[in-house]
Amino acid sequence: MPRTLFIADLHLCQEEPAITAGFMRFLQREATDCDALYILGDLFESWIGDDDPAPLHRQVAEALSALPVPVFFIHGNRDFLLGKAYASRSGMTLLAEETLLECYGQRVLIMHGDTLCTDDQGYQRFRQKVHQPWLQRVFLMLPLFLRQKIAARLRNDSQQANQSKSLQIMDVNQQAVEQVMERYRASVLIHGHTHRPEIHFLQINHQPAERAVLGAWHHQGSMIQLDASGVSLIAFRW
Ligand code: LP5
Ligand code: MN
Repeated sequence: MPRTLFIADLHLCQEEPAITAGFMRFLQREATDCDALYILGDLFESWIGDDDPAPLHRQVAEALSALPVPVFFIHGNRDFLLGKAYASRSGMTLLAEETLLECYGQRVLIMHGDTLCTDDQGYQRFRQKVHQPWLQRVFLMLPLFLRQKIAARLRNDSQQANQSKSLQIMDVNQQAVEQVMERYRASVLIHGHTHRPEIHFLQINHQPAERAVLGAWHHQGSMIQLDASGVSLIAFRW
């Protein structure tokens, strides 16, 4: 049966080669056999510019561009600076942060998921700041070592801040979910970011709907398969 695959939150980095190896196996075994692959953000642990010469970035670009199926990418909160140059080297098409697909007869809304966490006001303020185009342009002009330092500092601040936040604050806000699904008249929402893999059943515009949440790849792989029979959330050993 024709199928489309979705993944997010792999957090690939030099320090975790086993996850990268698992991703390479996923590309060969699963992603070669689908209509399209959608990567919904946080493919990388952090991204400080397409000019970063890290060998990991080359390896991933080569593997993605060798895939015989179309690959689409939505930015996450760690790799929002991934740009057109890298996307083109990887053969990926960059999509808007909220994208509606009409797939196998369903209206499917896809996004990273961080914008749904509206109770996390500290994060939303941070997001607004770092999404300002002028600030991004200035940041990208800095020498690489300085960008690395700033990113490490931001990661550190973020980890500190997260320790004092409740799990509920860092989850999606139900009203934000319902509003965005109603606006797009979507029957399925697929996202990542919260690292809480689950399929939630809800009612949107008095119709049954689903919110499918991808898992992170820290200890195992996670993907969502969409086909004519609906969505399935699949965990697998990488
Ligand atoms: O990432 P994670 O899982 O730890 O937590 C996220 C939210 N944190 C973030 C920050 C990222 O981790 C940092 C990534 C940096 C990589 C690229 C650097 C490029 C810099 C570009 C500059 C233009 O996304 C976290 C959420 C959590 O998810 C759950 O949803 O809670 O949010 C925070 O921790 C934000 C804090 O509340 C505030 C952080 C303090 C930083 C203040 C500096 C602001 C000014 C920045 C100007 C450069
Ligand atoms: Mn994220």
